Amino acid sequence: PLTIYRKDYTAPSYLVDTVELGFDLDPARTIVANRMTMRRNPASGQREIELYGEEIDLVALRVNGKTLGKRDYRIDGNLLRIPNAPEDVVLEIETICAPEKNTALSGLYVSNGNFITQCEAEGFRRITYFPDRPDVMAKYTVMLRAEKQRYPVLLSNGNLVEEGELPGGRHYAKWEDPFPKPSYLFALVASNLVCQEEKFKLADGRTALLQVWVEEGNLDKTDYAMQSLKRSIRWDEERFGLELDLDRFMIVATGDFNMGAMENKGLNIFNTKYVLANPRVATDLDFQGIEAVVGHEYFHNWTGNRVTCRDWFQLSLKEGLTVFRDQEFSGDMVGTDSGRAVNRIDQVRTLRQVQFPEDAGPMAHPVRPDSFVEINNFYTVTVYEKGAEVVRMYQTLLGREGFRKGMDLYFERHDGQAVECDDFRRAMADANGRDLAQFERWYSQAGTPRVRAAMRYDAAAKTVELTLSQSCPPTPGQPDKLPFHIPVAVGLVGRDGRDIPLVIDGEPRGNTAVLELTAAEQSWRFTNVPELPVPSLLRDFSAPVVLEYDYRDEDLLHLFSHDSDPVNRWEAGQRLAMERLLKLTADVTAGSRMQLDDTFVDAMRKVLTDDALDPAFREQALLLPTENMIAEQTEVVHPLSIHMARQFVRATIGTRLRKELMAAIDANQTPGEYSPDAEAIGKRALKNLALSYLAAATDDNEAIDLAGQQFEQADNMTDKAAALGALIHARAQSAAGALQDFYDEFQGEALVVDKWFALQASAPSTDVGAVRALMQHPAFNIRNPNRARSLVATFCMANHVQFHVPDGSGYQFWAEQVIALDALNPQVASRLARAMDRWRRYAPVLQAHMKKALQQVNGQKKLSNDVREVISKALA
Ligand code: BAL
Ligand code: ZN
Repeated sequence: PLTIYRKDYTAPSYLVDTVELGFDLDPARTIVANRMTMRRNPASGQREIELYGEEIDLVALRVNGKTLGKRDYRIDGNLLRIPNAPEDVVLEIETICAPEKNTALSGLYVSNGNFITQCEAEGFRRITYFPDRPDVMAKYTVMLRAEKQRYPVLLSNGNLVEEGELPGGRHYAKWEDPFPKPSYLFALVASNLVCQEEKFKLADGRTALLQVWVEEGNLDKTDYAMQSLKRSIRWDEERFGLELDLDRFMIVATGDFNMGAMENKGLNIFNTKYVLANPRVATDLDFQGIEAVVGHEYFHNWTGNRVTCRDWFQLSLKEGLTVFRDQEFSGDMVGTDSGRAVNRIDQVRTLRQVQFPEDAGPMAHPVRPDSFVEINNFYTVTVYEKGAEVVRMYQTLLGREGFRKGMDLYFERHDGQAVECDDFRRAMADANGRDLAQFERWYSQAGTPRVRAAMRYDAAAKTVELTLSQSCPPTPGQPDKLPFHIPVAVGLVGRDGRDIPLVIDGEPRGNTAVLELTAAEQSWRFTNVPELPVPSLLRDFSAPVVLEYDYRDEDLLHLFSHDSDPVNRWEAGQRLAMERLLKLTADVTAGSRMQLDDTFVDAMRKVLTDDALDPAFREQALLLPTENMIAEQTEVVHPLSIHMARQFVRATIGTRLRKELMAAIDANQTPGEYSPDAEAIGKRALKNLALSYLAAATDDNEAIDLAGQQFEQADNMTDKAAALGALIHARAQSAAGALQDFYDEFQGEALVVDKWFALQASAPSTDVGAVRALMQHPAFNIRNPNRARSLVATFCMANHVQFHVPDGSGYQFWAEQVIALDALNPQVASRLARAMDRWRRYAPVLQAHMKKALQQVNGQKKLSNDVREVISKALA
């Protein structure tokens, strides 16, 4: 497969001013008529029109009214070229596609009888021939024609300008989008969906029509998405002065979707997972996900749609920025400092759990990649979440106001344009009179930087000298790295637990100072430090780095009890836990006896029983680093040892803190009507963590009874699923019956059936044979991405014990599924393929089996570019 390089970018040869699309929709044979007005791009100098097309049949091609013959154009693979085209062109193209055969769910496809589209990144070329690249922006008019009874609802981007009847039981609707847009933001929906709608007053006094479209049986699950949409609109007005620019904003939910959702102009299309919720079927996490994703897609309207990307290497320009915006939105919706910190901790967890491993593995790439084979492989945690961290660092360096100034200048300069990450950085720098040249390395260098800290206290002079040094491990294609511009927020915690006011070079800097580390090594001198402090480093996780400091246990215990920065308070607990987990893991591997010290258990007890702390924070503090995170910290990964060590700690907490955990369960009940507010969510989280620890203690029948009761009596999915999980993980006798009851009750709710599969797939009691058996269940369907992910991907990525069984049967299963899925849906297959990213770090026996499985997939003659790229990089 061909590698595409960022350095090879050239401007498009022709620009498109207007596009008129006509669709005669038919699942087996849809006819697409495309009429474009185009003109030569003065910035290019080329006279050849270049159009992309994939999996479509060309019927007719006309230039300025004249039909082109076979010799007037060339088709090489996916590229159609018309040489020597006139300066101004009306290009008419007729093509045919078969939406019902489209299992890749890219382009135009059928989902449960409805027509749906997904065009990002390169799906539009599966609908018609087009210069399908984000720097070609045009105004679209769309005419949809379809059978009226089956598809009463016809939607596209922008405004509905006309609708009416056609002969033969068909009807039409004409839509016009007033804003020029790249083709990846095109969308249509033809369906029998129904909607919840509302008129909403915008800040400037205009009124917009908001709609959430779902299948008829799901109208009882649209409220939260609608509320989230209204909150998003308000928030963007208030925080960034950005208004909705359309009279109508639609969200459509579909059960067959590769991604979470898509920000098509005025017509966002969502995976049902991020729309449908009521307390009976959705968990707290689902409600939070809906708020975040509805916000995310809405915020794209400015960061992504009004200002878009010049090319796909710039993806983080819109994604990193929009993730940052949705994170800030969620934080502001919680409203309290403590709630914000809990959100921040979740973000740090995601980075460590998924992004740091990516940054250290074969698919490591800079936030702005330099090359790719398949762009769909680069919708990654690096581009999204690390990208959001990069945006957050501007705010940390420039302050909230400075960041807002940068945003304002960015829109002033670039509204309506397709631009680069560098343009965003320049706007931030220019608006604040700052030199951010070195900051560019966050975009160009892959890998997670290490920051090492050393502190020297001079008791006589009452000074602290803090030295920070940085390095970054090599990544594929980047053996050597230059120093990054790293904001390191620090505080000094005194013996009484209070912050010592900071004075650097005679200047008071408050209780937290943001140090700017730009060299390989730098020192700062703090004066007026009356006693030896404990340094609190990288407060609020001020940069996506690994922070190394030789903390003693007592320092960590001190921070865990007192740090005024809640993220670092949590972090101290994580360090205490990680040290022990690593030691215990080594003990299991060596066959030594496991033991957990009182100091650690006492620290856990203290935080659990500290009523001054929010339950949500206490839950975070008690949650152990995941098996993945532990694996990342070990030289040679023994998944079973890691699992046993972590289970041992969980069971020990369950036994030794039994009384306190029981009390926490009592104290954190949420009687009355279910509400997904932060306080109630925190209480349920703490209660359910307590329940799972108690259930992990092997001989605690009372805990199993408690879980059983909660399962029976829960009036919300959060508590019900948590109780079921506790029963399954404890291998309780009642687990099988509970699973059956759960299925019987919720079999009509697709998203709950996904949970039912995922709960089993992730349980260490579910072996590969059981997963194969579940694949035979009538409710399993490998063509549905949510279902395939809930069973197959969950098993391969979250069930470390069974996936990594020493006989290699888990890897064999993985290879089979990657191959089978690839024939249907390369994007879903390619995500699954990445389960093997870190194979070189595993124990030799496992490694050998993994390599064999990778080679088996690689040996397939027919593989998508998506999977081929992932596998060949893993083997390289
Ligand atoms: N643009 C693809 C889906 C999302 O990031 O919103
Ligand atoms: Zn996005």
